[in-house]
Amino acid sequence: MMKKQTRRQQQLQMDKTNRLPPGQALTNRFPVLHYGSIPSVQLAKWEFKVYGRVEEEKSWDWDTFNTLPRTKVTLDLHCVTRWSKFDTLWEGVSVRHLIDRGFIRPKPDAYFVVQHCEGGYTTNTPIELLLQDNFLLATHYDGKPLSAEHGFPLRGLIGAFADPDQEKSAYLWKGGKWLRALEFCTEDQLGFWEKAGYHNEANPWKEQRFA
Ligand SMILES: Nc1nc2c(c(=O)[nH]1)N[C@H]1C(S)=C(S)[C@@H](COP(=O)(O)O)O[C@H]1N2
Ligand SMILES: [Mo]
Repeated sequence: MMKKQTRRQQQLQMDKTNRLPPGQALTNRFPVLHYGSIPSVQLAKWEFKVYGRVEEEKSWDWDTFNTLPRTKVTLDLHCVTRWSKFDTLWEGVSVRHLIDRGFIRPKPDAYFVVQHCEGGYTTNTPIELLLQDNFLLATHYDGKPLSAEHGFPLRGLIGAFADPDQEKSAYLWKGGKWLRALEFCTEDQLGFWEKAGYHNEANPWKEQRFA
């Protein structure tokens, strides 16, 4: 039987295979981080809106949201507070799939997207980041519905693939927990942490923590 690796050994392994961004440490826990309190969301009243620079605004209730095409993805998470968690399994809806299948039709001048959350948290990204396979509108983590503290019932989630060259990545704050809307915009609008001095691009491989 193989001896279980210590956290330190696991971290060295991730470093050797170029999966540990600079200044990060491996954790096997799943820390909870957010500003403010955890909202208790009632699914019967929940709705998800898509608005701004789109051909047609959308408002989906929970049942409708669950009829959208679904996908699974395994990602490494990198938090600006210096923890990284590897090989996490997520399930939910890909924004690119929604656009490819006409559920969302961005106007040609939709260059940016703001994620709007319960309680007013926002975060912004270029539209390209949301179209990548490492961004998900996630409903499930590790085969189970999201817990309240990790964003039930829906969160934006950005992670990194095991191959760091595969897609551009971002620190975890670029995914809004308790997500309620996507706003497509022509101009970039800084979100909650971005206004507070966090880096607008937030690429963990470039250690873009603060502006
Ligand atoms: N709605 C909301 N989403 C949020 C935040 C928040 O304060 N409110 N914090 C962000 C930050 S700073 C981080 S690091 C991640 C943490 O996600 P986790 O608690 O699932 O680890 O959520 C992000 N999404
Ligand atoms: Mo964070």
